[in-house]
Amino acid sequence: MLKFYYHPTSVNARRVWVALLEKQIPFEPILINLDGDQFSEDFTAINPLQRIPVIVDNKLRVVESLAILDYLEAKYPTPSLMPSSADDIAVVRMVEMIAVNELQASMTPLTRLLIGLELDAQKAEIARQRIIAVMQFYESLLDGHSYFVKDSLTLADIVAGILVSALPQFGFSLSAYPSLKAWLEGLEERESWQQTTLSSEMIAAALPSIRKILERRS
Ligand SMILES: N[C@@H](CCC(=O)N[C@@H](CS)C(=O)NCC(=O)O)C(=O)O
Repeated sequence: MLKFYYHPTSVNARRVWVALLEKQIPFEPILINLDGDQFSEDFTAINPLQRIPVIVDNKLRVVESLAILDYLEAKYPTPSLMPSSADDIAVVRMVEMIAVNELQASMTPLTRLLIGLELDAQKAEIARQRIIAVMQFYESLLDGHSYFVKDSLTLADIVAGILVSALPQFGFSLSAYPSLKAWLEGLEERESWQQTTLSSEMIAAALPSIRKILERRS
């Protein structure tokens, strides 16, 4: 059975987790506590980069969440989370890459402020402006639709939705973005979303290890 190395607080792992559930792929979840399990000899042998998520499927090991999503789509095509027309593929990949390269990249420094670490005021302001630019762009792409592409769930919704759902915790309100707000509410109704949503107690319990990771990276 496919092995899924994850932790419920990891947004990178959650996108894979939601895809596994949406595709109803049987999997064995293997919890990697991010307060040190990632550096163990056993896990380093599986991922020398010491990060989650990782999947191992029929002896194939895949690291990097977006690569894993592409593998799952190719290997388990039904139900499909990737459209087939050139235009739609472009939208899905664009939304995914903006989520990771712009949104997540700007949320990471702001996480420092949430957990009481220092962040240069100018860097914080640049990050906030980038996040607002992404929210505006997503709002225009959604334009009142339930999903980014043709009213059916794709990897774009999963990758962007997991990050956008965390924005209120960073002080961003969705009230000025009616399409984004309605889209997120629709995602939150899905079983895969509800099964992978963190309770505030779990977030609080994870704060010390998140703090250690951010301190190490700065
Ligand atoms: N680009 C990678 C990022 C993976 C990543 O940074 N994972 C974090 C958890 S969200 C991790 O394992 N951190 C452990 C550490 O930095 O020690 C992906 O998308 O899979």
